[in-house]
Amino acid sequence: MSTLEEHLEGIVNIFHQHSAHVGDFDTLSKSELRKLITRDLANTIKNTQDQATIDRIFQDLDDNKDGEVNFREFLLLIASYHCATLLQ
Ligand SMILES: [Ca+2]
Ligand SMILES: [Ca+2]
Repeated sequence: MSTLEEHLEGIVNIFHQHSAHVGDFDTLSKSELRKLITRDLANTIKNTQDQATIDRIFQDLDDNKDGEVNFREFLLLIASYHCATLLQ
């Protein structure tokens, strides 16, 4: 496997570690998203204790407005927040 593929597999694994607890196995509820951000994106996204921040991020990510964040929607979070940090 290439390095990129290994990293992508790592992202998928972390997503599933958090998505499997509440409701749909393959999507993140708001509480699951909050835990993922708090544990695994603490250096990228600040103010994770602030409910308004979590609400805003969740609404931004939930592109199809079904109340859950799927993997495609989650990748937008990784790309937009992490790249914004890297490119500063
Ligand atoms: Ca879930
Ligand atoms: Ca959604």
